[in-house]
Amino acid sequence: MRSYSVFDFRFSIMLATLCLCGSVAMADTADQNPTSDEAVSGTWDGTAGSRYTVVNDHPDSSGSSFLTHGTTAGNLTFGFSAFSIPAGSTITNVQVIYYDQKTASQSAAAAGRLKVGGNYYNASTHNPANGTWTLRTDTWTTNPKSAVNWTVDDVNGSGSNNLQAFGFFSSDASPTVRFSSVIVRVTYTLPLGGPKRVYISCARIPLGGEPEVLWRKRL
Ligand SMILES: [Ca+2]
Repeated sequence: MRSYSVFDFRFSIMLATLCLCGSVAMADTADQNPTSDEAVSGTWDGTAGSRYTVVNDHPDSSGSSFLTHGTTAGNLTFGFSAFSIPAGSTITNVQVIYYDQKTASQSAAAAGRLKVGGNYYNASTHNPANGTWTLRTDTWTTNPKSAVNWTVDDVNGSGSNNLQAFGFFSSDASPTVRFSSVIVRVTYTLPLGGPKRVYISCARIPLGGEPEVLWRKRL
């Protein structure tokens, strides 16, 4: 008769943990880079119509290529490839994520910007750091046009409250403000009973303790 060791017992628990992880609905994200120039105002360097090519390399945390904006303040928005968030998902938020800095000590004011259903919406401005590339995240937890939660149709680009463009806004671009990269991100949760993300996990299970996930990868 075979005797079972503590290792056998712990290994079986690990397999059970793996199965549980594979069936849990978890928040997920989808990102898009800019793929075209959508609208512009104020002064910007770069080439009109292809400024998106300077900031489509997120995360450009060292400013290997950047746009300089000012001293006339304005905005710059970009088109992107449509999202395809699965039907029935719950949308947590839409974010504009970018790196910026200013070029002198005086205050400036910059923010992310969305185009939704034909209208433009700016996030609250911040005073960029002087000479230091800084990651910025501006979040819209509700659709600024409909004033209610984002829907899958909204973020996938259909209907009258559709997400159409994203980019930068400034109300004070003196001293000039630099932007090195930008993405638009949708955070969402897949519907219960719908498609599942499948994960493989490695967990450590202390005797008498709770499993601790050491490593996880989405398949
Ligand atoms: Ca860049």
